[in-house]
Amino acid sequence: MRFTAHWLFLLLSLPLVSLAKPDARPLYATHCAVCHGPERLGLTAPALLPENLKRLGRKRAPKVIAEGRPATQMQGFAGKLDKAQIAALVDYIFTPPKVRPEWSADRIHASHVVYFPELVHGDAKSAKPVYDADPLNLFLVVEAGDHHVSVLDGDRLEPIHRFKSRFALHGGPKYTSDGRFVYFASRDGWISKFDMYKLKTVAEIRAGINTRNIAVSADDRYVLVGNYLPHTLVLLRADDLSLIKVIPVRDDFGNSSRVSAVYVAPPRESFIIALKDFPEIWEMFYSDHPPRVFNGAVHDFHMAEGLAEKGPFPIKRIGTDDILDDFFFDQSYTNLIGTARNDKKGQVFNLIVRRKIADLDLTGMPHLGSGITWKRNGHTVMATPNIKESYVTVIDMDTWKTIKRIKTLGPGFFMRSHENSPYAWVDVFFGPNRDVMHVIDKQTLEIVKTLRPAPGKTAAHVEFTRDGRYALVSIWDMDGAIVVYDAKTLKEIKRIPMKKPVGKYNVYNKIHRSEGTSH
Ligand code: DHE
Repeated sequence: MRFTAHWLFLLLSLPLVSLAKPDARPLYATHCAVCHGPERLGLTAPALLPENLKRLGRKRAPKVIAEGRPATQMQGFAGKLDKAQIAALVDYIFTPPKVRPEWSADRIHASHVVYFPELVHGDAKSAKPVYDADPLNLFLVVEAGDHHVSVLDGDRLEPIHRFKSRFALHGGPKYTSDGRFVYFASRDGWISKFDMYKLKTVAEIRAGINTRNIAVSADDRYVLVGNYLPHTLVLLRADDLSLIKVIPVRDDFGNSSRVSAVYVAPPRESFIIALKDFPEIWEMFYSDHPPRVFNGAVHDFHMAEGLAEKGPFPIKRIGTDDILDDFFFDQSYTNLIGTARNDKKGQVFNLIVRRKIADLDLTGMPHLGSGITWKRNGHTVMATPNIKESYVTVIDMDTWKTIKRIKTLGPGFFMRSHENSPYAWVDVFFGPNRDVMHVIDKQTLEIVKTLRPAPGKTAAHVEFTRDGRYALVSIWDMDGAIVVYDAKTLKEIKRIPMKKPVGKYNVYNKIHRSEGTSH
């Protein structure tokens, strides 16, 4: 009888034991904390917080934990952890911490490293690059496949250098006005300064836990960082990347907002800041010499009214009707074109009168940083693909009317051209035709050619050489390439193997703010 009760007890308790959910916290401490940090804020490996994991997604996470990530330090844990333990860890890292993590000024300071103090201020003006190539016709190619950056000679169309970047760079690298230095931001908040002459990383600092992008002031003195986590702007000195100040992003009611993106507006000597969570646009002035005049209007930033921050970097808060969280500017930086994500339509906001001056027929969801402008029939037009619908919208910037919707073979991410090219190139980033690239005649607004550089592999993001002679297309694959096309004949010239090259950035086109590319 006793024997039976004993076995009955064991039988009943067995399934309970095997069904009990493993405790993730000690598992995390044993296996993950050493690289990802005890608070999940990242250390030598990325932060493991829901905001930072959105792109990986919950579904793919167990596979990465079990099998690791190729070309990174992330090993597979299938031999050490069973399925239930991996599932518990996935739950844990996709759960927000009870207290929203902070990234204080002290932590930012502590992360700051200057690798080459002698390069911080740029050395002598006579300094020469350590390579024999036109430094203004170099491209930086961000290779997401193994988190590297290649430096490509735009004349010989050959790589001259390759270096390891921080994990998951995002947004365009930003050059100083002479093209000597460039700044990168990683999604994990690392900001790096790289010397384009000496080919060395000069300094780094971690400005946030989840960062959107950076902007560099037109006088090359400041770098502004926009963060999702924490809800802050971080202003750095551009020479050594040291911290100037952390600015919490709050409205009058104490609500805080994520920063959607930061931009520089050179003629206004200001940074424009897009917010994600309340309907305001912020403008931060960085010049030492107020007041300034532009487009005939005296700017009133010296007035205390409406300033979120006073002192040397005053911020003007501008209320808007809708949350506008993604911006594009006209070439004069007078008008800001924003998308209101809720309404799924665009608006033109004039920065001088500080109000909306037009609605735009921009449905879908344009990735506005990807829009470009050009002249057509005496008017300036802007064009943008969008990431939800299969067309490119072309808008007359005098009347703000849509003049054409060009049907494409799928939704697209990036559109690019060059002053010397009659064509605009747009990718089809999503769907079954993600391997094609459309070439559009800028005057007739017709697709004149559809290229399929690598059947079955995503073709994306075009950038032109300094003279506009060649167009470089990314094949977005681990076994990928940059495919170089003659921009006139549209014939392929060569392929340069690369590991998932995402974007490429020509020094000359960027520092001259070419109308055919992003700034
Ligand atoms: Fe980007 C630029 C926002 C997803 C690759 N992306 C930008 C910019 C913004 C932005 C605001 C302009 C900032 C700048 O360059 O300083 N991107 C967003 C999003 O909100 C979105 C849709 C969702 C997200 O995850 O953040 C998004 N972006 C992507 C991608 O999935 C892409 C294709 C791959 C990746 O690496 O994340 C991607 N975004 C890029 C690239 C640029 C960019 C390559 C710079 C383009 C350029 O030529 O300047």
